[in-house]
Amino acid sequence: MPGSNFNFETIEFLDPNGQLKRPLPEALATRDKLVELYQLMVQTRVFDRAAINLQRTGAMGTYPSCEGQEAIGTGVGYAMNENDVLVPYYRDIATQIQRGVLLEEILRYWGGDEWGMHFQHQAQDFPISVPIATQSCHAVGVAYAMKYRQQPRAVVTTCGDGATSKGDFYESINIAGALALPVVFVVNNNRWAISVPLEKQTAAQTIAHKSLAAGIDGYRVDGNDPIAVFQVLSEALELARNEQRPSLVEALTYRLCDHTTADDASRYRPQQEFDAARELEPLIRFKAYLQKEQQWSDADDESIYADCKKQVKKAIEAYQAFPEQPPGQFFDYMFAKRTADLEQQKQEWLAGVKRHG
Ligand SMILES: Cc1ncc(C[n+]2csc(CCOP(=O)(O)OP(=O)(O)O)c2C)c(N)n1
Ligand SMILES: [Mg+2]
Repeated sequence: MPGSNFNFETIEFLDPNGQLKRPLPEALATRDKLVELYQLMVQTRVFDRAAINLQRTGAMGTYPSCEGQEAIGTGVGYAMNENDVLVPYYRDIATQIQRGVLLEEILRYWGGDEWGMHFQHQAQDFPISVPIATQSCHAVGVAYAMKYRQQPRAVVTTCGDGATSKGDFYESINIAGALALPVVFVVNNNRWAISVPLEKQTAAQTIAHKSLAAGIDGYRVDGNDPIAVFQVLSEALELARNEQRPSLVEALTYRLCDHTTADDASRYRPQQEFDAARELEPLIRFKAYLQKEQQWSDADDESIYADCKKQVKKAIEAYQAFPEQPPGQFFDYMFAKRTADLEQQKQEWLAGVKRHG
C-alpha cells in the first residue's frame, strides 16, 4: 500500500507499569515538577467527577468528561509559554487550568452561560470550540498574525480523532504547511467519535500520517504519559516559534467515559476494550512511578486528593454564586450591535420560552 512503509514511532517515557524507559527530560528532572504534573492530572480528574455530578443533579447542562485523557492536557499546558496561544476544544481542562482559566468559569460555560468563556485571567486564549474542527481554521489565522508580526510565539490547537476527517482540519494543516505557520495541531486520539470507532473513521494508517500530505512534521506520542506529551510538545513548539515549522501531534489515549453526559457508551462500546484501556490510564501509571522512584507515600497521595477536592468545592460554590444570566442574553454579544435578524430571533425565542413556561 502506498505510504504504508512510513512509520511514526510512538514516543513513550513511562510504560503502563510506571517504569521509566528513558532518562527524564531535563526540564522535568525534579521531584517538585513531577509532583506538579501529577497534581494537575488529579485536579482534572476530581473536577471532572464533580462536574458530572452537577449535571446529574440538574445543577449544570451537558458536560463532556475528559476521564482517561488528563495526561494530554497536562503535558501540553506544561510545554506552552505564557505568550503562546491555546485554541482548544472541549476536553482540554488540564491545559486550561494551567493557562489561568478558573474552574468556576468552565462550570459556568457548561451551565449555559457564555460568560464562562470570558476568562478573567486569560485574555489571549480562545474559548472552547464545540463545533468540530472549526477551531483548526482559527488557529491558523492566529499563527498567521504571529508570523506577520514576526513574534517568536506559537499556537496550540487541539481536536479529536473524528475531527481530523473534516475539511476544516485538512484545509488548516495544508495552509499551515504552505505558509510555514507557527502552529501545533494536537489530536486527542481517544479512539471514538461519539459512537464511530477509529477503524471506521479513516483508512489512514495513523492520524500522524495525515501530516505527510500537508508537508508538516508529524509525531505520535503515548497520550497517557504526560512526560512524553510534554517532551514532544516542547520540541514541536520550539520549532514552531523559532523556525515557523508547523506540526501535527497524534496523542494516543482512550475515552474512559461516555462521549458526554447525554451519551450512553455501553450501547456501542465493547466492554473488553474499555477494561483493557482502563489498565493503561495515566493516573494509575504516574502514581506507580512516583511510588517507585520518588518516595511517594499513601499519605502524600491522600493529601493531594484532599487539596484538589477543596479547590473544586470552592469552584462549585463560586459557580453557584454567579448571578443567573437573563434569558436570551446570548443573542446580544454576537455583534457589537444586535442586527435586525438577531433581534427578531431573540423576540421569537423569548416568546417561545414564555409559551413553554
Ligand atoms: C460541526 C459539527 N458537527 C457535528 C457535531 C456533533 N459532534 C459533537 S462531538 C462529535 C464527535 C467528535 O469526535 P472526536 O473528534 O473524536 O472528539 P472526541 O469527542 O472523541 O474527543 C460530533 C460529531 C459538532 N459538534 N460539530
Ligand atoms: Mg475521539
